[in-house]
Amino acid sequence: MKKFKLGTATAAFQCEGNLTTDGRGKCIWDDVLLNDKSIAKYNPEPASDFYKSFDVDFKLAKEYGIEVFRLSIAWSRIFPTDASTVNKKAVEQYHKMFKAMIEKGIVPNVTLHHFDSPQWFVEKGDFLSKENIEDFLKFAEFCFKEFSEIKYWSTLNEINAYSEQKNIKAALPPFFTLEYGQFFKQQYNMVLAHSRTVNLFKKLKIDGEIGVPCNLSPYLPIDESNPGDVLASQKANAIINWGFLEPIVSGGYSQETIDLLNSVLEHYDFIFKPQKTDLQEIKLARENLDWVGINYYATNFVTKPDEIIDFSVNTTGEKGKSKFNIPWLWKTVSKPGVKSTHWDWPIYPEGLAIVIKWVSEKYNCKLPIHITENGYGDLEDITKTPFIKDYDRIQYIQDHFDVIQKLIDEGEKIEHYYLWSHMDMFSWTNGYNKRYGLFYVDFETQKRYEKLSAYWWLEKSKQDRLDEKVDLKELEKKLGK
Ligand code: BGP
Repeated sequence: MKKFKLGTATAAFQCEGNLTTDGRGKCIWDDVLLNDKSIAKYNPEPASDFYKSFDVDFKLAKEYGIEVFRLSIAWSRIFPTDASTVNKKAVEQYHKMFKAMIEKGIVPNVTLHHFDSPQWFVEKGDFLSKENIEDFLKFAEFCFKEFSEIKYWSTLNEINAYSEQKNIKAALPPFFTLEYGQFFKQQYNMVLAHSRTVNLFKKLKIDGEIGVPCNLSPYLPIDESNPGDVLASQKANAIINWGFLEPIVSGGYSQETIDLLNSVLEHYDFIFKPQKTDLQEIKLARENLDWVGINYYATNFVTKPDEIIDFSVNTTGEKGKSKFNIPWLWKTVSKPGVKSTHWDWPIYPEGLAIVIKWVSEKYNCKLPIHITENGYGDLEDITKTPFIKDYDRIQYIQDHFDVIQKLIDEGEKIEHYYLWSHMDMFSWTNGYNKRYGLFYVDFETQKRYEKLSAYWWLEKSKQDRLDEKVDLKELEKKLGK
């Protein structure tokens, strides 16, 4: 039996909708999107109605060769008001959801926190407060014991990206911009939350495996022979990638990384010195961890920065809107010959090999790797093109599959791949315009439509090797579309 499994991914708040169903409590996004008209670009209701219509998506999953499926439990549904009052209705609904998957032979991989801290937790300071980790552990313990049907657990999705949305991109409370000091403090607490959750999982002797989806986008020097560019890339990698990856996969921090981190953090009057007791927890979590998740989308190219602050994020899909130049950090530039998406994300499959090697070689972590997210966001409109022929998405996935196959052949233990995303859902800061799914969702009617990539995926699921190709002309002919 081949060990490698193909799957798709979702996240509760992006697809569930049903914001007031079954006594759900608000999460961090509700008020940001519903009340603050200056930021609100879209309404998270009804999203893809997954909380109720999950069976439609699981049927498609089974039909199109999806073996593993990433989804998350909304903490604010299970504990809507505080850390200890359980909402039984939501618990029942998640049992139904998992049952529906498992009966179809689809294996769930469940994330405990996917960017959706409950509002009551946010009001206490979210993960910016170390004391609050206790609340998260109560939620984790409840889920581990209650949902014994789940065998794959993920602790916290993209620790760095959640902190980035709050402290760098001002998308979420406390709405800070470019506050790398705050960013790192929150990220550090989330590393601890992850570590303590993994250790709890093992202490409770839960039957299953636990891992963590790490968002890794390498920052490469545009000119490797230029020391200024190399330093810019090291600073960026330390603060964005290694600062959280290193403790998770190596069980501690090297002096080199601490020095690089502090070369950034000193601008924010903060010097990082991990506490001994935290380090013990982190080290134990590394020993207890079962697999490492990698979310990979893009690679950034950087150079020595100019003396001005120039920062903007492309949230519209209008090319060229992303800018990053911070005098004490780095400047992001484009690399000739490297294409990017409408949202300025450079398409660079080689970057996936770089981050996998960080885990297995730089940090000598030989645990199994799951690619927990990878995918291509595009502008698509079924009212204009009744059958979405998403050639760019297919190319993107195939190119990344080629890299994965090569690494497997070289001996890397890559076991699962989850495409972001199963069906279309909204994108956190880009709304409903940015679509990633194999299945198009008409958000008005909630109907699902197969894109060409769904048919292509089914063919891929029958192949033995990821680098085998599918003849798209033949496929379209067979489909008659
Ligand atoms: C990851 C998140 C996902 C998803 C994806 C695509 O960071 O874990 O939830 O949103 O990125 O990102 P975006 O929606 O910003 O294009």
